[in-house]
Amino acid sequence: MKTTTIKNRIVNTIISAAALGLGLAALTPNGNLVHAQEAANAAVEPKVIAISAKKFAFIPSAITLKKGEPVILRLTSADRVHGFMSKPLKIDTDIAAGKTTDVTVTPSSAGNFTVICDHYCGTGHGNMKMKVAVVE
Ligand SMILES: [Cu+2]
Repeated sequence: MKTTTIKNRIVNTIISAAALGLGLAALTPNGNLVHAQEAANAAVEPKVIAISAKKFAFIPSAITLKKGEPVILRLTSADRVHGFMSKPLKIDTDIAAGKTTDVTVTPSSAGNFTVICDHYCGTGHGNMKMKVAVVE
């Protein structure tokens, strides 16, 4: 009688532990999966920098990027079509008014670069520039 009770207790303990173990096993991979997915999203999703163009400036007039790190430049124009061009940064697009133009840039070298408006937009056009600092 006494032996049976002890055996039952042991069996109950084992069952409880197994149930708990299964519960943890089911929870942990799921939890890890969620965290891994979040980490992957954070790693893959590039940062977005909003840049607005108008006669005769880009706002902001200077940005800082990190070498090798992709960013999305989200370009808009407040008035008319402008250009947005930098040979070393491999950017060459137009910014049409009334729509958003996304350009993904991954700077391959550190340094100071200039983006110019290469779409003639008026008398101040020649000074329409944005500075891009690329840091290591
Ligand atoms: Cu211009």
